[in-house]
Amino acid sequence: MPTAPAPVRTLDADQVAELTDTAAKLLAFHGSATSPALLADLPVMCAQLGEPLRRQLRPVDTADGLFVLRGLNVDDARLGPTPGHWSKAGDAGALWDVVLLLVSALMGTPIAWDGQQDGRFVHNIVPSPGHESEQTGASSSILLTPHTEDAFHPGRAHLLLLCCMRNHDRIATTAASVRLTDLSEADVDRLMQPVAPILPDDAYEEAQKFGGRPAPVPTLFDSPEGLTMRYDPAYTPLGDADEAWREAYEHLGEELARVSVAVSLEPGDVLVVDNDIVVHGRVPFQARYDGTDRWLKRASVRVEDRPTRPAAERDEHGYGQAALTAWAA
Ligand SMILES: O=C(O)CCC(=O)C(=O)O
Ligand SMILES: [Fe+2]
Repeated sequence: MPTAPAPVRTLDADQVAELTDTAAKLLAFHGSATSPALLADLPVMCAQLGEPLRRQLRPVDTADGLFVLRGLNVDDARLGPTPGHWSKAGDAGALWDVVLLLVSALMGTPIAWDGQQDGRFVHNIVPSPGHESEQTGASSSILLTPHTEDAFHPGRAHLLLLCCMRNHDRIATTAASVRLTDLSEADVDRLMQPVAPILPDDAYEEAQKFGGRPAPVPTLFDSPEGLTMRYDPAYTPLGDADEAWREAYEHLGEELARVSVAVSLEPGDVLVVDNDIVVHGRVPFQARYDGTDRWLKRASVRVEDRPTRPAAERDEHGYGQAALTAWAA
């Protein structure tokens, strides 16, 4: 896998202090990172942040479709043990939940899912016993196949943020941009046709509620700025697709593997990926299960009015930007 470095945006000491002090104030005032009143305060607090910081925290704006925000300092000794399961996280690392919420709210509207991690806006991604070989964030021993986050859902995030708390074994997140792939016109045309559906992933408690099979969706979409993608092979049944379409889908997978970069996040790093351009995954690793495991915090952000998706999807889910949004999966 090529190791072209991901673009980095570095916060200076003043910007770090501004962001973390604001997060600490919010947390002290509201008492918990999951407080609805804290969520409601985010836009007001964001409006008070200085222009240099706001500029650093603008959404992704390059063809790589990602960047790493660097400069935040996570004190490993003060962090406490890595939770053994997302449901045991409680207020662990709560300051970083609020930092991530502020960053998210500067870029767009943070979203949450009723059926995922108890509706929390910031998820804890930790390896968990019994989930080693699932295609979810809680796995470890298998390759987490490159995917669009929440690919099955038309209301999925435009941006995905992964903030690293701990990663002693330097386990890499993978990321591949559709804009860097080289596909034949015929393959692109095929993949723009809605041929196969994408099923809800196993991270949704009530995935079975969907009942019946969702409608087929296009894998690629030609937006004004270039190709965008909705791709999750682990949850895409190819049974109904013809041979030529399956081959095109395979070519896309090969091309994504060719252009994929491996980003080994360090504590305090925030990986920001454009979920319409980049698929992400993770290399396999051996979980420790001793309180020192790899630990990421994850936030999902909507940036409305982007022409990066087929009109059908945008119309179907014309959510407003004013309010923080919690959706049923
Ligand atoms: O663990 C990682 O690096 C990424 C996991 C993932 O796909 C996610 O959190 O959405
Ligand atoms: Fe993911």
